[in-house]
Amino acid sequence: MKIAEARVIVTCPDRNFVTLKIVTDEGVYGVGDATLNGRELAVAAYLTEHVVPQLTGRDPARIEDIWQYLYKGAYWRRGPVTMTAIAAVDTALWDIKGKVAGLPVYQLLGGRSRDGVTVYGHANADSIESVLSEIADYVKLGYRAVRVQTGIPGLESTYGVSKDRMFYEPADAAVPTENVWSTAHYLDHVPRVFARVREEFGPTLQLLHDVHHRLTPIEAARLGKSLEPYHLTWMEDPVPAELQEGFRLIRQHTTTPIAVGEVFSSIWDCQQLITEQLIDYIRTTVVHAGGITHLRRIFDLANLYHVRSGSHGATDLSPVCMAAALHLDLSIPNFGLQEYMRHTETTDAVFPHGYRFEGGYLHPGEEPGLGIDIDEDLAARYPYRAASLPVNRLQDGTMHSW
Ligand code: CS2
Ligand code: MG
Repeated sequence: MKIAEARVIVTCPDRNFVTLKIVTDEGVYGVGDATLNGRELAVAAYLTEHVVPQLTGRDPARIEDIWQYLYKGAYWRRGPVTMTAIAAVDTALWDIKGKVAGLPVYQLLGGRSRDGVTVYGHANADSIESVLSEIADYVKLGYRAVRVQTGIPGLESTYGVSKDRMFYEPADAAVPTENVWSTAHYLDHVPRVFARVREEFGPTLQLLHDVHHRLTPIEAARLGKSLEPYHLTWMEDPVPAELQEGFRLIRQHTTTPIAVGEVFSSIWDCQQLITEQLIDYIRTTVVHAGGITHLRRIFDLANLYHVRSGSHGATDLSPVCMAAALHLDLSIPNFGLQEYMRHTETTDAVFPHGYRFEGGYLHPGEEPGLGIDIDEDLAARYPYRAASLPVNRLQDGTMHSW
C-alpha cells in the first residue's frame, strides 16, 4: 500500500478547521486535524507546500518512520506550526492503520484501560448566581466534572465567559478584540465563586478553574492557597509556562493541583514540569503535540512521575482531534480527565463521528480506525473566515497574556 494523495481541507462550519485527508492507492483513507486557532492558514500552507509533496509514494504503515522523517527531516524542530502539521499526518496514518486492521485505534494502542472517558464541561456566566444554574445543567446532563469561570466585578470582559450559553468561541474577530485585565479584582473574586459553588453542590463534584496564563508564580501560589478549602481537581495554566521552573514556587506554597500544557507542542516543553513533579495533569493533546505517536510518549513519561493526562478539548480542536484523543484516553494507564466543549450542529454535520456522550463519559465507538470522517461536499459550503483570538491589556494599557 502507498500514499496516493493528501488533501488539505480548510472549512468554517461556525469556526475554522484545517483537516488533512491522506488517501492510499487502495482507496483506504485517513483524516487528521491540523487546526491551530487564529493561525490556520500557516499550518495549511506548511502542509500543502512542504509536507504533502514528501508524502506521496510512502508506505502509510510506517507511522513512526514518517514521524521521524518529518520531525528530523525539517531540520527546524518543534514549534506549534510544525508540530500541528506532523500531528495531522500522524493522526491520519493511525486512522488508516486501524481501518486496514479492521480495529478501532484504541485496540492498536493496547486496548481499553477503562470503560469510558470522563469528561469535564464548561460552566461560565457573568455572575455567581447564573454560573450556579449552568453547573446545575451540567450535573443534570450527567457530568461529574465541571470547569467554572465567571465575570469579574469591575471588569467588562473576562476570559472563558461566552456570549452563547452552550458554545464558547473566543476567536471572534479578524483583528483581535482587546480585553482588559486586573489581577487584583480577579484574585479577590475567584475564592468567593468557589465558596458558593461548594456550598451549593457539596464536596464530590469535581471542580476545575482555568487561570489562562494570567498570573505570576507568587500570585498563582496565593490563588492556589485561597482555593484549598474548595479542593479543586485542578488550577489550570496558572502562569505562562515558558519558564518551567516557575512552577516550583507555586508548588512550594499550595496543595491545589496544577494542570498545564494546552499550548505545548512537544515533550521538551513539559520535561522539567513532569520529571520534577511540578504539575499534576498534563493537558497537551493530539493536534498540537505531534499526534498520537508523540502524545503517547508524553503520557508515558508523565506516568513515571504520577502525572495524569487532562487533554485540551476546546471547540477550536476539531472533532477529528477529539476522536483521536478519545482512543488514547481510553488506552493509557494514567488518564485523568478529558475536556469536552461541544461543537455546534453545523460542525458535527461536517465531521460525522462515532463518538458519543453518555452519563459523564465519552466513548470513541467501535468503528475501525478513529471513527471520524469529513463530509467534503458540505465542508466546501463553509469557506474560511479570518478570526483571531483576543488580546489582553492591563488597565493602564500594558499588553498582558490573554
Ligand atoms: C481554553 C481554550 O479550553 C481551554 O482550556 O484555554 O478555550 C483556549 O482558550 C482555546 O483553545 C485557544 O484556542
Ligand atoms: Mg485552558
